[in-house]
Amino acid sequence: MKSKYLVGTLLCLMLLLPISSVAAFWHPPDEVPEEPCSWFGVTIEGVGTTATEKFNFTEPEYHFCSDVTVEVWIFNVEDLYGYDFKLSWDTYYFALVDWQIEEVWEEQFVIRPLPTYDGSPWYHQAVIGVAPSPGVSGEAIKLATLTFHIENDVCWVAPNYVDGKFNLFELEARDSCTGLIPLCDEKDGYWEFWAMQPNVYIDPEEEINCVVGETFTMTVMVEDIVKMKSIGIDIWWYGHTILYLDGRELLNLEEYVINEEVLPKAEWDPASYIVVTEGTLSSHIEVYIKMDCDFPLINGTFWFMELTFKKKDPWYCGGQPQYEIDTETHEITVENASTPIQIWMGAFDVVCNYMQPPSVDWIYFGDLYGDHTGCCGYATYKGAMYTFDPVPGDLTGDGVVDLDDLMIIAGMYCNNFDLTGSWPYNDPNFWLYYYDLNDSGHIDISDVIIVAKNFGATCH
Ligand SMILES: [Ca+2]
Ligand SMILES: [Ca+2]
Ligand SMILES: [Ca+2]
Repeated sequence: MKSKYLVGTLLCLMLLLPISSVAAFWHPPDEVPEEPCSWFGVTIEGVGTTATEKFNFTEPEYHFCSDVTVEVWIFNVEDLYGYDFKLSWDTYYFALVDWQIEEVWEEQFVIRPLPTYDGSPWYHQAVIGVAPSPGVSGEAIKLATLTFHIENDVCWVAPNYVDGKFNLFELEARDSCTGLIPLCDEKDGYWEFWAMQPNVYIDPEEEINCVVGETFTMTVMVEDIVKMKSIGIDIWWYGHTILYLDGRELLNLEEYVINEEVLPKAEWDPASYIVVTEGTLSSHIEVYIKMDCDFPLINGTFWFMELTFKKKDPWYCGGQPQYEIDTETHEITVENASTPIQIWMGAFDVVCNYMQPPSVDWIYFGDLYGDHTGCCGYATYKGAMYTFDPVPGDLTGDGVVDLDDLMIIAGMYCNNFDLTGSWPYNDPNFWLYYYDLNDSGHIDISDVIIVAKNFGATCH
């Protein structure tokens, strides 16, 4: 019973398949919807559409200035000897740049378009056969191939798509006896134009190192932005508890560079070019860049800002992180310290003329705004992470365990310190606490062994 039922279901599904493929795009000349008489139709990029199955222009494949091919066809026609059609479109998004009148008859005469076609907001084509060419019959006859440039992109703000159609109107077809060929349908070319969601990220995602004092550079990237007029971003780094306890930090911002090729200073109001505020601990950079004029707006993918950080010692005064010794495996591990380099908040403004009324709109991103998955007007983003991962036994922070480190710990051999009481400790040796690597309360041969056992070790 069960298997019979299954076979029946499969048969039903197989029967449904051709039906659903008719509902989807159709591809002349091989695939043409059946109609009881003659009809005109439009294809976009080679496919026919319906009001429910629209052609999707999607960024970045279709973008400012890319080409779109639109064809006009007549279907299921007998003894065609002349035709006339007009086609209109959304001139905000598409500009007609070229057209080709197809040869339907060996001898034909073009009435429209005139050679002095002036780029009016619709295209008008009227062509007749000329003797000795006979009337033409066929299932699918191409009449014109039109090339459009995409004139405008769609911004990623709600709504994040626009739609429209290449609209056929004032259609006429005549046979060789001048009789009107009845038309039972016209299929316009329906389209939707989808915006791409911009993305902001810091590259590389991760920096791990074990040397204090060196610098490294991270790049703030902007990906897939359309019609950008300004950008603001606020980046923070923190995250190690020691930072909060003692005002110590892992990173200091040494330098920032703005991409002036993409954001040319000369075309910006110098006064509003860059505003940078740095916290006293250098744990924060805020940059806001704004164009005073409306154009040029910025499209595409580019690096926005380079940040050069200096790695600092997160442990006070050359102090040492916590060590752990596994008594079974005899492995010595050392605490590391890390901080996110966090995109706290940011926004682009983009100029979206299709908005009613035309307006500048904000696209937000950053941790401050929480989860906006799938929401419009919100860019995806990703920050980075920095980890200081010291080499066990490296007391100088230079990434190598060598004689210097051994001399330091050996020099403290047999020193004791008193951590009782409260800050400031009376014992002038209290700072030795940081070199009590195994937390035993005094510096003895065990601590020296920790360094000696790692002698020669370097950054992984
Ligand atoms: Ca129409
Ligand atoms: Ca060292
Ligand atoms: Ca010790």
